[in-house]
Amino acid sequence: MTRVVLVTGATAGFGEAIARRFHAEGDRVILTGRRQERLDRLQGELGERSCAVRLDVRDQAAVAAMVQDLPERFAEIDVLVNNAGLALGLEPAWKAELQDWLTMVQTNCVGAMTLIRQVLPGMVARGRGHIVNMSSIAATHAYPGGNVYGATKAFLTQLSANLRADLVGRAVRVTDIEPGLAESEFSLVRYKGDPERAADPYRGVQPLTPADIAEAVWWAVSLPDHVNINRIEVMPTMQAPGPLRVARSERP
Ligand code: NDP
Ligand code: 8X3
Repeated sequence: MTRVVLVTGATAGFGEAIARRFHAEGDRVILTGRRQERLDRLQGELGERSCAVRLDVRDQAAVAAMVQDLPERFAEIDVLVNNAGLALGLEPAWKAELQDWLTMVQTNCVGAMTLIRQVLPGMVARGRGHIVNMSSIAATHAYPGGNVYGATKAFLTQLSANLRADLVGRAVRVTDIEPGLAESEFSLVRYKGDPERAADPYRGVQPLTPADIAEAVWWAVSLPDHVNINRIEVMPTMQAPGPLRVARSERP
């Protein structure tokens, strides 16, 4: 059975790979993001089974209008991939920009919430659907500078679990994906366009790729309807949780 799959943040990285993965399997994909030229290019490449809508997930009215105005062939959304998101900065909390924190909360939390609130009623009414939330290992593994970014991802992880509690017994599934280090434009965004600093996290490491994450999403969604994958935590083999840090004094 082919599905309608709405992917937020389909203009780069994971979202683009996820859209391509589902499209390659014959599904219809709704591509969203803020960069129009990227949307046009991807939609031009994928063709008929795709539709592109320029969307900033922070704009609640625009999210509602998009869901309302989808062309008929795309109107019944089977899979919502809440992927759009970002980290801004890696400063300790006392030096971080408040505006960066607000942007992360508005995008990663409010954006995903808004999409869910608009799309979920249709899924419940139709008795089918799957929500995939793109969290992060930062939801559970604290690291210096992760402060509000990690907190936004913990919000998504807990929201996913609580949605499952509301949806128990209904044929609407919810999956939380928690990737580790993966190469995309993520780092360039976090370091505000500084290519040197953006390359740093990937130096000497084989990171995950957007295709790896797309495969995990595809797998969770393609399982039979009675199977709900609650959470997937995925890291490259070159990454693992570290020991707890201890700050020692100079005492002999
Ligand atoms: P990219 O920067 O490559 O892609 C981010 C996508 O989000 C882009 O398509 C961007 O599109 C979109 N986006 C950002 N802000 C908005 C907004 N306000 N409205 C709509 N779309 C928006 O990063 P990744 O692909 O790596 O990240 C995807 C998700 O995965 C994020 O939620 C990130 O937190 C998470 N993640 C990433 C990891 C990594 O190591 N890369 C690891 C764990 C989780 P546009 O700019 O066109 O709007
Ligand atoms: C992105 C992965 O480790 O930079 O969510 O927070 S990490």
